[in-house]
Amino acid sequence: MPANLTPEYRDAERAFKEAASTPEKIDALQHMLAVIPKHKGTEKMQGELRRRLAKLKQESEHARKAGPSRGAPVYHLEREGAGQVALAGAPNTGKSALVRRLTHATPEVADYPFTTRVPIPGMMPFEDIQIQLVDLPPLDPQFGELWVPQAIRNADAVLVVVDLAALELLDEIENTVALLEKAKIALEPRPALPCGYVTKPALVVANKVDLPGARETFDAFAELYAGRFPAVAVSAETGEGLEELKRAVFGMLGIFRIYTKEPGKKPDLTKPYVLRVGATVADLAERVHKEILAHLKYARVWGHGKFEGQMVHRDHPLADRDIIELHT
Ligand SMILES: Nc1nc2c(ncn2[C@@H]2O[C@H](COP(=O)(O)OP(=O)(O)OP(=O)(O)O)[C@@H](O)[C@H]2O)c(=O)[nH]1
Ligand SMILES: [Mg+2]
Repeated sequence: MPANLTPEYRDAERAFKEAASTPEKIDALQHMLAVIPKHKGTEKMQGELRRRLAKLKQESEHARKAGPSRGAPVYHLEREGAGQVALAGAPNTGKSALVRRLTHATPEVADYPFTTRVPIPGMMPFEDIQIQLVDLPPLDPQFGELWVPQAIRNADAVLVVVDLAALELLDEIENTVALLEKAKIALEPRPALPCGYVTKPALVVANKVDLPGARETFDAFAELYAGRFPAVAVSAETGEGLEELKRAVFGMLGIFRIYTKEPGKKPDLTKPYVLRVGATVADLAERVHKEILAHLKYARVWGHGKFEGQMVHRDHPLADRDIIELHT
């Protein structure tokens, strides 16, 4: 149903966009609510305006209580598992739905924007390891929470979540990239940037592929962004593409798993050591115990492309799923 917004409403909206302070924004929103035509076609918009108003009032109340010296909230996210991956993206793209589906966390999912207000971590099992996903409030040029880029900065990798059914899909992704770059976060692969930038491995997660026409949109999108960002098409609703997503997340963290064994015994395949790609036998020995590193003579390796029990030195590079016997 068309909203049939009046010029009076448009003026109020403009005043809101130009408002520089929270009290001005609250005044402008109240005016927008007062003059918005009240009919079925604007019900959703009215709901959204009320939500924004409530949020601004709450923020101004917090700021009043905290006094002038206190700034935006700072959330400390305890790192857990083999890596921390932040979900970034425009409102309503399905970040929370993905975290709900992939972990045991239960962030709220709703069909209106700005549902998520605080970071919600959850552990995603991938084969025999756990990777921490962090659901975050949306990135938005106007209403984004100021602390969100910092939370993304602290993560090991970023999932840029986009909604394949969104009319302005390309604007959404470019807005997200621009907001991150404003916070000096560059997404890989990216040519060298001036100093002060951090670079994060990134993957575009094109969500809602279950919706009509979404697959075609994804194909066109993937072609357009080839070489700029890797992308996977998924559905938090049906589970499509999630196995591929998990594997890609593992890949982007640049980590691998090593199992250890004692001479004459079977390897312990239940709990791998997680190391960074490029790690050597010496790095593993140090992880197991500093004493072992100090007395390390050689190791034996069982794994891909090696003959069983091959003897190797401390600088031998390891690979995912190698089994290692350390000899001191
Ligand atoms: N059809 C379909 N709908 C989805 C999918 N994922 C999420 N949704 C719907 O999209 C809406 C938004 O989902 P959320 O997970 O709350 O989105 P969000 O990105 O966390 O939103 P904010 O917290 O506001 O940034 C909800 O109505 C979900 O049910 C999907 O894969 N397919
Ligand atoms: Mg959310």
